[in-house]
Amino acid sequence: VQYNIAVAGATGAVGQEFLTLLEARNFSVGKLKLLASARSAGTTLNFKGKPYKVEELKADSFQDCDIAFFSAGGDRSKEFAPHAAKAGAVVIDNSSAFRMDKDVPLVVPECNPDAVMQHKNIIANPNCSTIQMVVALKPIHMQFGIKRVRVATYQAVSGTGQSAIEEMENQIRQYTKGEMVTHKLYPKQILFNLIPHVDVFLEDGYTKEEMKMVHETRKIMDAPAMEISATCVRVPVFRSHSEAIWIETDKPITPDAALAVWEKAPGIKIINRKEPGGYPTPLEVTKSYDTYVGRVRQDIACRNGLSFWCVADQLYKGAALNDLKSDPYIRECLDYWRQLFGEEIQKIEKALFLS
Ligand code: A2P
Ligand code: 11C
Repeated sequence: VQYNIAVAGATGAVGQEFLTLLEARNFSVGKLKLLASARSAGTTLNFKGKPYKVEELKADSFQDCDIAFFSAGGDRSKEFAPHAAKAGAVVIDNSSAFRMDKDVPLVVPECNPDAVMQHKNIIANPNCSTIQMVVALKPIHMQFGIKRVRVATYQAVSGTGQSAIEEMENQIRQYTKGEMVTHKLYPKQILFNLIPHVDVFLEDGYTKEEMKMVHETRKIMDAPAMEISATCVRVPVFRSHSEAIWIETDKPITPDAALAVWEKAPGIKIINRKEPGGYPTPLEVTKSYDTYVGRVRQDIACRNGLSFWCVADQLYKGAALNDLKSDPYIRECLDYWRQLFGEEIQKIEKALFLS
């Protein structure tokens, strides 16, 4: 079977990765439509060695489309995703537009592949910093029951989009030429700096990014009472987000017991040696499909506590890859989940376009 695909936001940081991954993972693509703003209409992008013209995203862009990937910002999703869904496409939306909508499944295949079955033509992809965290938390939650999570993030500039990559590149150029370093997109210079602010501020002093990590995690893990607090920080890294995570569990937990769980869990790789370099960093996990954990240790500040470090390529696992559900990797996840869902798995496979 071939699927007619539309990519809304094809010229953006995540949109480009959709194309890379559709190609690299040999996704069965029939017709391909690349959509962006009027600014990019008429330019070309390559897919499998062939040039494709970028078209302006419009309400009638989705005739004959089977799957529409959206990564063009929340406002565009709100405006155009309903048109794509109405035209019969399954929308996989990367923005925050529909994530907390009770009729829209919020899916991370390693955590809640079953949720996809409830879709009414729109499936939401969580925020990137949420995705890597829940991949690590879910199997631990199943074994030990997590009651509290504290997290501090170290988020790469590509999370903001193509324009932020360009801003940091420009600052590098200015610095190496001895010019004054300027900034436009971020409120302060990001090069050689940190900015403890991701997405917009809310009334209580948290940012929207921090509250996405709270609400989305509860929805994906089906744990409405889990206590979660986040501090999200932008760092001068081009790609891949890192997180320091502290958890408190109902049952006693040890580093060895957690590592034994992660060894079997889908989507997780462990780099956990107590020596210089014995941990994952953003540079080395870039373009990897997995979520990495390391620095696993007892949290000595509470009972039943564990502290660890978690890194993933947020453009792949945190966005485009998490959306590409029809591949052998999903089968691996489904094998893991077969233990829990038994025969239901067939329905899930169908919903994931596998059968
Ligand atoms: P364009 O390149 O034409 O501006 P990023 O996350 O890297 O900032 O990318 C955002 C994506 O969303 C780009 O593909 C961008 O297209 C697209 N986009 C932004 N505004 C609009 C709009 N008004 N209509 C359609 N696509 C848009
Ligand atoms: C960042 N996590 O790193 C953001 C990008 O809600 O999908 C993704 C925002 C979102 O800035």
